[in-house]
Amino acid sequence: MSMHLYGGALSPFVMRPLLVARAKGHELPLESFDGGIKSDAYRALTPMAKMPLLVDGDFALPESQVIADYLDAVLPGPALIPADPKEAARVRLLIRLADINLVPHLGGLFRGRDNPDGVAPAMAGLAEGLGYIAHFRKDSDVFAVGDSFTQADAALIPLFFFFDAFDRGMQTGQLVAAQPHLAAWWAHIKATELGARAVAEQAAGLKAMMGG
Ligand SMILES: N[C@@H](CCC(=O)N[C@@H](CS)C(=O)NCC(=O)O)C(=O)O
Repeated sequence: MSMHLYGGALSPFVMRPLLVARAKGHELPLESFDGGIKSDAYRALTPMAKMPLLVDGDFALPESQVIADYLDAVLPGPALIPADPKEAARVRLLIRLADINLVPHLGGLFRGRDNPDGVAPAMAGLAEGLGYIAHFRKDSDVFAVGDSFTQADAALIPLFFFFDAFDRGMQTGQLVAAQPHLAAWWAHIKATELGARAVAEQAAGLKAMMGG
């Protein structure tokens, strides 16, 4: 396969398309870019100089969700957006709500040690965002949407990892527990093979980042 996915496993944006590839039955090894993501060569492919970056032959594609959609379209395997238009819309909505309402606040947790005053607003923002996501799930949803793995699971799993990872220091587990149906999804999905593997890889990435 001439496809290369650049990035580190801790990044929820990297793990998202990786999960999409795996859910479709493909192993896409994560690669580090020679010279790093701030090198001129990397910037020539993506001037934003962020991970992930997919390179498929001479086609370079940044942005996790765009890569996820591309992989879903080009790789054989189960479609990870439902055929039903309303269910498809719910998948896309959960992803969008997570990107708009969870992602920016996770930064506040990351910066918590340097900026403790930012933790409470981040927690409040995350609680609100989780409430939005919970609102659009149905009682019958076993996966994020419906009864099989979709792109919404691929987007949410690596974000929810951080609620567990930061729990000891910041009690972020209570944010998830406050939404029982989402908490049930999280317990279920992280016990699946795909979920457990992603969590383990992110945990290893976090440990490495913290210097072991
Ligand atoms: N919107 C982008 C976000 C990508 C992003 O922020 N990646 C982070 C890793 S979590 C990154 O590359 N950070 C390195 C930097 O900004 O220097 C996506 O969804 O792919």
